[in-house]
Formats: sequence, structure tokens, C-alpha cells
Amino acid sequence: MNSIETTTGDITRMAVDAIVNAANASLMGGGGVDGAIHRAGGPAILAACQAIRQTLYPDGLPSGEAVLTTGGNLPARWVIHTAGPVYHTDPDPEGHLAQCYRRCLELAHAHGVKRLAFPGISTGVYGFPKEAAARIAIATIRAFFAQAPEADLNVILVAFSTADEAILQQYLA
Ligand code: AR6
Repeated sequence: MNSIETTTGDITRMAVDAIVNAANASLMGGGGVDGAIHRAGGPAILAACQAIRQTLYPDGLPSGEAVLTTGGNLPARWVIHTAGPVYHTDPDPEGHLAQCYRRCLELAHAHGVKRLAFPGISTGVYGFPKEAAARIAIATIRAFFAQAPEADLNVILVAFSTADEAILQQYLA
């Protein structure tokens, strides 16, 4: 059965099949959740990202796309890296944010992931308003579940504060 739940905490600690990284086009790491994932997961993740840049995306990962790498030393087996939209400059931030969630869910399903944890993509440095981002995330996940009832996917939305988790809960109700 497909399901959505929320929690508050550090996504790098989650023992799930895959965690999503709110990365950037370079795939070379950065601050926020991206920095935390690379620090906790170790150099295997960066090496896998460099290989992807050399082969699939020499010009960088476009906003709304996603790629899968090893989880390195993380408890999670895989990391799915997606480049969220920069809210104030992206031509279609809502559409690209929905596309990020959809592509991550498709990749996870294609790899047989059963437990998938998302951070609030674009809701930090990239400036996406948290309420709108929560609404788009949950609507997109529900739409995916409707299309793929067989996916048997447990999605965990990981907030970094209890206030952020309350916003997610409001849209799940
Ligand atoms: N676990 C869970 N959530 C976290 C964690 C963590 N360890 N750390 C931060 N958050 P951000 P973005 C939350 O800025 O807005 C990076 O430099 C945080 O509170 O990490 O997509 C990348 O390299 C916020 O709600 O990602 C890019 O350049 C959410 O994760 C750029 O920032 C996302 O915040 C991406 O910006």
C-alpha cells in the first residue's frame, strides 16, 4: 500500500531505501541538506555525481530532473539528487517543484524503493514558500500514487523543525 507520513529530524540519519537530496545543477555538493548528505555519506556520493556529470549531464542537472547514486556511508542505500527551482528566478517554480517530486518518485519506483524520505526541496536557500511547497509536494505524491497503486511506496516527508512539520501536517489532513 502507498502511504505518506511526516517526521522531524535529520534526513541523513534515516534508515530507508532512499533519501532525496535538495541539490543544485552542479551536483558537486553545497550547503543545507546537500552539504549534510555529502558529509555523512562520504566521497562515494561525490564520485558517483562526478560520473553522472561526465556522462549524462555535462552541462549540469536541469531544474526538475533527478538522478540516483549510492548512499555511500549513509544508512540509506541510495540518494536521489534533484535540483529544485530557485523560487525568485525560475520561470515556472511551481511546475518545476512538482516535476522534482514526480521524477524522484518515478526513479524510486523504478529501483524498487519501498521507503523514500524527502526533505523540503527548495524551501531553504532556494526560497520557495513552505506552505506552497508542502501543498505541491503532497498533491504530486498523491497524484503519483493514483497512477501507480502497485508501487507500495511509503513516503516520509522530513521536516527540519516541528514548525515545518506542522505545515506539512496541515496539508495532509
Ligand atoms: N535534514 C532534513 N532537512 C534539512 C536538513 C537535514 N539535515 N538540512 C536542511 N534541511 P536547503 P534548497 C531542510 O537550503 O532550498 C544547497 O546549498 C531546510 O530546513 O538545503 O533546495 C544546495 O547545494 C529546508 O527546509 O535546499 C543548493 O545549492 C530544506 O531542507 C541549494 O542549497 C531545503 O533547504 C538548494 O536549496
